[in-house]
Amino acid sequence: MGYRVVVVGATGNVGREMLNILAERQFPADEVAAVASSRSTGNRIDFGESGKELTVRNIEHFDFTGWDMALFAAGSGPTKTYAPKAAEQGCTVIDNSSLYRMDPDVPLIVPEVNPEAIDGYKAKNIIANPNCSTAQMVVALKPLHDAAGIKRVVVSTYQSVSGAGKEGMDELFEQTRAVFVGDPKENRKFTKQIAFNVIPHIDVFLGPDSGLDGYTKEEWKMTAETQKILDPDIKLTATCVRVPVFVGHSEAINIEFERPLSVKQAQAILREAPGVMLIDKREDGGYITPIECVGDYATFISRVRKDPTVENGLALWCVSDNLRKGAALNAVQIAELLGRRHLKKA
Ligand code: 11C
Repeated sequence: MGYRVVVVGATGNVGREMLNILAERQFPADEVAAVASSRSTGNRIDFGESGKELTVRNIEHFDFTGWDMALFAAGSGPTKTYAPKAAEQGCTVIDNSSLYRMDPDVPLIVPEVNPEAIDGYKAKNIIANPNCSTAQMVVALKPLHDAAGIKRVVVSTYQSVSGAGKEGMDELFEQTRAVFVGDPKENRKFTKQIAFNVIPHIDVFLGPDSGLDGYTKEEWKMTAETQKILDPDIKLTATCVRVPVFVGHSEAINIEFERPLSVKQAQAILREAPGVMLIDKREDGGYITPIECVGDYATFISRVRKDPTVENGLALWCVSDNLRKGAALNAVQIAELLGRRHLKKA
């Protein structure tokens, strides 16, 4: 007997990828329900490659009783209303929003990094999925932390517009076209023109009372989530930047270790690390760019090199599909882990 699985927010960027990945990985589901807001109710949505379609059901009337897991990709608003309802009705929630990530009663899971933390999920029957820029980074940091103990990380991100949803992708497309046809378009989703530009601002600015005045919430998430998933003692400072790329987040990461770790040792560790693909040739094109990671599961690491400005330092380049490892894939991996460790149905 397999699982009964709900995807909430099934019509959005991440929800569609969740359905694709459930099908691709042949998740042992007896039944899959696609659920979304009333605007999409009754629409047909693809599931798998054999031409199969699901009819989108209305979240307002959906009864989660008898369903094993619900993968939420609905944003914090609808999640606040419907995730507790699903959890109370006995359906384990795997939530992609930021709502529950820092709740001490909710495990925040990247299966390659802290699978054992999932055992705490019963307190609320909710498991949280991290922010996309955190997920790919901790996959790379974990094996290096195990080897040499990470003290401090400095990361600059180059985040694609799909992190801001379909509206972000539409804005990049329309503004790019507008530049060529001489018909300027206003900024709607982003605060400045995104076409042929970069914007050093993702999510809201934190206020003076936050202790992180001048930082954005995206930057805070990278610190707080890394500490919860990997190690509360790691110091991390981030600068998060939106770039005119449709899919794939990139990160330039500088790491300071407790103990020496050579470039060769780090490369050997990363070559074997779960979820990591090392592409690191010191020649033209011997590294991965975001366009090459689209549709892939891996976190790609390139440009591993010594950071000579600190005692035990390395620098590297990290790229992954933000809709996959950064969101939908990680959620499906959590569902697989939950099945293996706890539900044991399939
Ligand atoms: C972005 N990382 O690229 C964000 C999207 O906390 O789940 C995901 C926000 C989150 O805009």
